[in-house]
Amino acid sequence: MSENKKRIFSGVQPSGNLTIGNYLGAIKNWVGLQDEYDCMYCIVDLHTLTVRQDPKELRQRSLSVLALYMACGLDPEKNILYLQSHVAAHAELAWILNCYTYIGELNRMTQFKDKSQRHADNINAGLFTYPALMAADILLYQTDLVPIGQDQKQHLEITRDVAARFNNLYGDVFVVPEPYIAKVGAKIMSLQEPAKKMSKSDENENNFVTLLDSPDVVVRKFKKAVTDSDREIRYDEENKPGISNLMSIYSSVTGKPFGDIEAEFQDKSYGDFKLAVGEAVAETLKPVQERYNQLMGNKDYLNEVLKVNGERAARLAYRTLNKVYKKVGLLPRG
Ligand code: ATP
Ligand code: LTN
Repeated sequence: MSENKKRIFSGVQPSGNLTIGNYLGAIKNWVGLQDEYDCMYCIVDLHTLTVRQDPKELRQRSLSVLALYMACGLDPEKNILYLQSHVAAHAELAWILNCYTYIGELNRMTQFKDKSQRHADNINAGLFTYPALMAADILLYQTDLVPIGQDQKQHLEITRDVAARFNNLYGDVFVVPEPYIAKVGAKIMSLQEPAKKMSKSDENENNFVTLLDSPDVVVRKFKKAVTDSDREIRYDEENKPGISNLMSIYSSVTGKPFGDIEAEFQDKSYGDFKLAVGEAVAETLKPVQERYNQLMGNKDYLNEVLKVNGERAARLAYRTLNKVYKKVGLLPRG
């Protein structure tokens, strides 16, 4: 890690198998940024506890997400790939930032509103203060840029507000981070309900495609995807959300602009198009799945990556945390 490169931080929750939404909206961009920036890519396991998890599955998924990060092309030597819970500074700074985040700000968060509806029997305090932990993740590492999907923009804004508020009180403690949101793929929608975001924790498996779905399953899910009543393959988010979503996915995996896709499928049916999208996605996932299977065959190696990278992250994190503790008036640990 050199001192003059800018810092990137981002993370995914190990709350289910990663979807092509997570990949196209976030991880694919991370891969492209790893040479130019000092990158930290975290598996944010503490965040997943805001929704009830099966402990055994969570343990398995945390390792699986690491393997997927690497299978998608993230190099653990070049980037710091680690688990949030392995660096206690995240929880420690989150507590402090909780005391600098207003209830009124948290009340506006759409993710909180969505998740409270989906989990009405468990609207816990952690779900509400989720953005303070996310702000801690980012601010601990003096992050310049945060590559995320569209749905996380609001959380990044609150992070910026809290950082600026803290800096105003105590001097320049935190870098105020900028979001990095891709032009195509930043909001992949559900295949069955294209008005809502594709989400790995959706109860209906036909709504999402995971990075580990077999080619047959991928093609089947795309064949079933909801479209609309006319027959034109044309980008129109408002009137043709299903087709537009499929076009975004196709464009993102093939690199073809929308105009070229419209021309390619001018005389073709929705069925032809859906098959082409399914096959293109399956093709993209093939090498990822091969690497994933190899990596999952060597858990000792994955655990070693977590250990080494967790230590690297902790060293950086405590530099910021010590500064924060001092600023707010906590005695140094000696
Ligand atoms: P959950 O279902 O548990 O809420 P999720 O699938 O929504 O999870 P997160 O772990 O919250 O995913 O998000 C990880 C990253 O992937 C974030 O940067 C987020 O913006 C991005 N992302 C998630 N879903 C999509 C999507 N449908 N399209 C584009 N980007 C997405
Ligand atoms: N809230 C994010 C996951 C997340 C994150 C972060 C993303 C937690 N901490 C820090 C970027 C930077 C989500 O995708 N739901």
